Amino acid sequence: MLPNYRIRKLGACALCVIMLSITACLDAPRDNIWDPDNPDKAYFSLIVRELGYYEMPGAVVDLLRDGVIIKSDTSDENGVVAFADIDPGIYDFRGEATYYAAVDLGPESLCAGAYVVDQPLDLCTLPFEDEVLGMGSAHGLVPMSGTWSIAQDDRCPDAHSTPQVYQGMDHDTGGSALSYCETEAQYFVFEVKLSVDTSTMGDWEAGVVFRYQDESNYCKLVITPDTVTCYCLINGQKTELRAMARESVAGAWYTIRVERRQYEAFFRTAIDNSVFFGIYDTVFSGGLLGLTASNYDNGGTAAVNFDDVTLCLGSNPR
Ligand SMILES: [Ca+2]
Ligand SMILES: [Ca+2]
Repeated sequence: MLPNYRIRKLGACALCVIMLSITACLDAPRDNIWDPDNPDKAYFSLIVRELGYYEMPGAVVDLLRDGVIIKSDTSDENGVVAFADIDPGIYDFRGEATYYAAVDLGPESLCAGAYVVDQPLDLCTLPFEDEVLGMGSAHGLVPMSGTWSIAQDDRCPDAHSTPQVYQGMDHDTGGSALSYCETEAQYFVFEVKLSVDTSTMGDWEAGVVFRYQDESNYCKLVITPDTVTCYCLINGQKTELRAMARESVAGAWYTIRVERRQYEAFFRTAIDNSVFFGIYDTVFSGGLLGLTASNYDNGGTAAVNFDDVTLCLGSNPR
């Protein structure tokens, strides 16, 4: 049998061990890389690019966790936005700038010590909601012929950003309404939503212009009431590249897309996300992109509402 003092000593030792364990628990090193209290934080920087190409100052980027804004920053003269001391976790980013549709990036899993730099955030889509109603030009677009104005069309809110659109009108039998993008492009993704206004009287054509050199040299991808057609005008001579039957009606919204990527020899064309045809890019090596609306009837008027015009530039635009 142990003497009493030995029992007390053993009891004191056991207590000591328990106390030490508890203290050790409280001061456990926060070395789990997903522990928000890990003293090692994450770093994330982005480059905001206008049209997916030009470094853009003055854009606001939010860092969000579970939809709540944790931090915000404004892009500097090099388009850079930086977030330091981020607790480990899962985050989203949202970039906004006047004239452009907001862009969401994420989710990004950022563990302790994560260091991500120069993640591109591309602002490419013009919804026309920041434009002044009635104005003749819009940010990034230059009217060349016909009548252009910021108008309202709040029908079909699921099909486009409401209420504002950029409307092109053509009254003459000859010629077209044309508004071109300020930037010349060799490689690009160009996508527009359009709806032929129900006020349109007579035969119409609506779509996009690409590889525009001058009024006698360009290519067009257009819808008409019963076709989709791609053709080029070369020294004033019209050459039809592809055409197929497809019904389109005034009042409905359509999405028209042309893209040209560096490592492909052709344009991809699509309407409403169904690929239509590839067109070999052999006629012009560069040029302007634009929006076009045409009337072909005496006394007629074609009015076309364009919206959510997306232009992404670069050798491999997203
Ligand atoms: Ca809009
Ligand atoms: Ca015309």
